[in-house]
Amino acid sequence: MLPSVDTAAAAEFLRAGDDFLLTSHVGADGDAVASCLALQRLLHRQGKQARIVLAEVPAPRYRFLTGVESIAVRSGGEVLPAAWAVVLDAPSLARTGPVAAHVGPHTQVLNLDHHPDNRRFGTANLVSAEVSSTCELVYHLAVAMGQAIDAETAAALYAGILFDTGGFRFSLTTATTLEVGAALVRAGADLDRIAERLFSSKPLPEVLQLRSALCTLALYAGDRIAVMYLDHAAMAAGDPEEVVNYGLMIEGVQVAVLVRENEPGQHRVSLRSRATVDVAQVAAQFGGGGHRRAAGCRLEAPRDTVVTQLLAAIEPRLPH
Ligand SMILES: [Mn+2]
Repeated sequence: MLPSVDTAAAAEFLRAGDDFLLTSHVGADGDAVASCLALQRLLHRQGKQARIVLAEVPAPRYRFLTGVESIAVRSGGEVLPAAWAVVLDAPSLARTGPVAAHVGPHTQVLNLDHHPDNRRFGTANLVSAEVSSTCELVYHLAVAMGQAIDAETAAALYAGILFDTGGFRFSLTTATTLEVGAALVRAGADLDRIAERLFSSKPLPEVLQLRSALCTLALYAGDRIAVMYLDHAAMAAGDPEEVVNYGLMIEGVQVAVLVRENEPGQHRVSLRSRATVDVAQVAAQFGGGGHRRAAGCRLEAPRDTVVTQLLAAIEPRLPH
């Protein structure tokens, strides 16, 4: 079912340890949160200990996932490095932000990820850029280990896959992804409830934030690049992961950009593209990364400079 990925090293890693720290990238998204929760449940069912530590409290839209309230947030200060750590959905240890302090020189690390720019930083690595999501990887790993998947684990895995594939729509959705989805529904994942919570239900402040972003919509390069902006005040409503997709809905737009002012003068950029432009390369120019059609980076500069620099990086990559 998964010919290009060898799960043996990861399975051996999980068999060898008995007390794991699980973590993921800063600004944990649906796949990040759900893959941590699913792996935690799988390890608990093996009689092992597993705690999840993230850089921030997961966003409200993920609070429907069972166990999310048990996730700890790294509060700073000195920590004793973990003996065993699993880093999920993160291409490098640095992407875990302050949680990286839990990983010391003697920590055994399993790197479980599907980002193409993954640095293979683990003691053991289960990495494939051809898999839809880290949740799909966790599913394959559980099957390879002969582990049964209970309804709550199925729900978490299904949620992460649904999130990363935009509802089984994006190009990384393979026939295997759909088969995994079917298996998870059979195992008890409640498909309409999960889709509703992830995609069709938003608190009012998030919808108003979308309105703010749409009011800033500007088009460049012959209406092929769409740029939206959220200032620091608008960010009080939370981190708007999918606002950038509205830019890409516009016919003819090849690259959509959302610039967010996280802190005054500090910007986080989300990039989305049609298949024509590799935005991971654009993000890499600014020290960021991601996937061909979805990537991100951070820039410390005023708004106008950020937009000018991004346009200069994107325009030469547009199809002629
Ligand atoms: Mn992911």
